[in-house]
Amino acid sequence: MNNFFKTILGFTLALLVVSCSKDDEKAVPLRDYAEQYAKDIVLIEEFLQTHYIDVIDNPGAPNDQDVTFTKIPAGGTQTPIWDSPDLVTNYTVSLHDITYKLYYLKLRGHVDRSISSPEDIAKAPCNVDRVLASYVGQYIYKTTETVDDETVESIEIKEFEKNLNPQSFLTLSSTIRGWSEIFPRFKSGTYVGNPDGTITYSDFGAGIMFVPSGLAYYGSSSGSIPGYSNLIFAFKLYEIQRVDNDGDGIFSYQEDLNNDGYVRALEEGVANIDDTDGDGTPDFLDVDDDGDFFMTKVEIKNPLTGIAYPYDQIPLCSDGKKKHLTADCH
Ligand SMILES: [Ca+2]
Ligand SMILES: [Ca+2]
Ligand SMILES: [Ca+2]
Ligand SMILES: [Ca+2]
Repeated sequence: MNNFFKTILGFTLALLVVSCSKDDEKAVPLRDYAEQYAKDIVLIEEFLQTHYIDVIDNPGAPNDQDVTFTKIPAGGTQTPIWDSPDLVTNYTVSLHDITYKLYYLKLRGHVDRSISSPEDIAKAPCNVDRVLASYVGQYIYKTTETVDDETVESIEIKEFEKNLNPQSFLTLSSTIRGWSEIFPRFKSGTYVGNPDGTITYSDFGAGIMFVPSGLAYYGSSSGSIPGYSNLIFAFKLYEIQRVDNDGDGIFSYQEDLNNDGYVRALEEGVANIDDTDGDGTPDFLDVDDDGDFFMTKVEIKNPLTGIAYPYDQIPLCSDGKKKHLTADCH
């Protein structure tokens, strides 16, 4: 190649590099999930270790804000949330190739599917159901100030949203991951309408979740919440609505085969327990659960009436499984 063309080529490449780097400056890449989580979990755990909680159990007046967090003053003798084993618990969620620790507080109506009564489990949503819940949302942040030439860090919280009198249901599969993770661990309650048009809820589950940014909005700011915020939601679960995601006549919670409260879309490299025919589409999204080419919707119909059987009356095949879950009978 002669020098003239080399020069032209070099010039063009230089231009490309310049224009690329300009674009990069405009679109800030998301932070590395693992690095961000390492900071987030330290902040959340520090918050739990340095604050105590006041809970006013006030089921008759659900619209009152009844949870407050207070920083333990120097020399204070209040019990940190961290040291309240009856209240605080956590479990792990795998996402973004990391294992998130999700802390939450069990205030009332906690559902543990290995020990809770069938009645309580029946009142808990699965992770794609809809919930009517009151909540107070706060985010955790750190401030630094210089006192006597020393940098002093302090953990603060700021309320960003409050909905104490919810009027509409929220679909858990459309909320932040933290919500769809935590709500299946609480039960809804009962309600009565009052003559003045108000509704009184009782016996509902209530808790508080501490959501790392990766299970919340991550790098996006949402409303007044800054990007990469760790969120605290205090909530009361008043009511649930079941969802049938694939419209096959069977609610998604009934397509949760291992009854753990969660149905999941296929994730790479993870066996999906809730996929009867193993075709990669879990039952709650599969219109033919057993892969026998007969639609579930059709298999669960009573041939005499043309109407679907109630779920618990769907006929069983010789292997003891319901018709739509075994390919041997249709
Ligand atoms: Ca379904
Ligand atoms: Ca499941
Ligand atoms: Ca399937
Ligand atoms: Ca079928």
